[in-house]
Amino acid sequence: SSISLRSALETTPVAYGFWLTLPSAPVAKTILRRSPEFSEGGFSWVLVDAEHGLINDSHYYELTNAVGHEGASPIIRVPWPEEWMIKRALDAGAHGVMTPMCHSAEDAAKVVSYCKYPPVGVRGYGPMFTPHSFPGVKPAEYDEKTHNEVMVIVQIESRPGVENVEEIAKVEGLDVLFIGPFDLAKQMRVTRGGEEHETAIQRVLNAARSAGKKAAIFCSDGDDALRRIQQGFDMVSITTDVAVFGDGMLNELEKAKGS
Ligand code: 3PY
Repeated sequence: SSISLRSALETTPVAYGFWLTLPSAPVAKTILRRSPEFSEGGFSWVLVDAEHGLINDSHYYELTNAVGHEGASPIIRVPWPEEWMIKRALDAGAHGVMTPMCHSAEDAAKVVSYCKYPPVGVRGYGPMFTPHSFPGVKPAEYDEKTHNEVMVIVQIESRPGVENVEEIAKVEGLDVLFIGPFDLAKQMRVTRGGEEHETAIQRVLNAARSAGKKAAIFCSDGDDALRRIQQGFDMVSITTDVAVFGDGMLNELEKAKGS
C-alpha cells in the first residue's frame, strides 16, 4: 500500500506514531529524519492535530507533504467530524483522518462515507493537490486505488462511545478505533487510570479485536506506550512534539546545574 500506516499495521507488530501540535514541517522532518524507517521500528504515522493544536487547514498541504515524503503517513485530526472538514483534510493530502468524539455506529458510518468517493460514500471531488503527499502516486492512481486505502480512524472518548463500541467496531470501511484517554476520563467523569477507566479501555480493545479492526491509543510517554502494546494495542502515539521539547530542555538545564 502507498499508505505507510496501513502497511505498518499489516506487516509490523506495532504502528508507532507521534503527535504534531506545532504547524511546523521542519519539526516533523527533524523527528522523522532521526528515526529509522517504519519497517525497521521507526514511525509509520504522524498525527497532525487540528483539533487541539495550533494547526489549521492552511497548514495541511505543507505538513502532509513533509511527513509523506519522509515515509510516514500524515493523519489529520480534524476539529470535528464534519463532512467539509474531512474533505479539506483529504484534499490537502492526508493519508487518513481521525475524528473526535464518535458516540455511535451512525457517527462512524458518516465518517466513512465522508472519506470515500461515490458510489461508496459522498466525498466531493477536488483532487488537484491530493496526490502530492503520496510519493510515487500519480493522480489517476490516487483516484482508482489510493483513495480507497486512506485510513478512517474514529476516537472513542465518551461514555456512549464505549457503550456502543461493539456496534461501532462493526462499521464497514472503518479501520481503527482510537482511544483518547484524557477525554474518556473527563467525559465519563472517572479518574484517569482508575478501574472504570481501564475497564472501558479494555472493552474498546476487545471490541476492535472481535470485529477485526485495529485498536489504538494516545500515550503520554514511552513507558505508557509499552504497557498499552503489552495489553494488545496495535497502534500507539508515544508522545507529543512539545512534551519532548519541554522535558528535553529541562533535563539539560538540570544537568547544567549539576543536579
Ligand atoms: C485524549 O486523550 O482525549 C485525546 O484525544 C488525545 O489527546
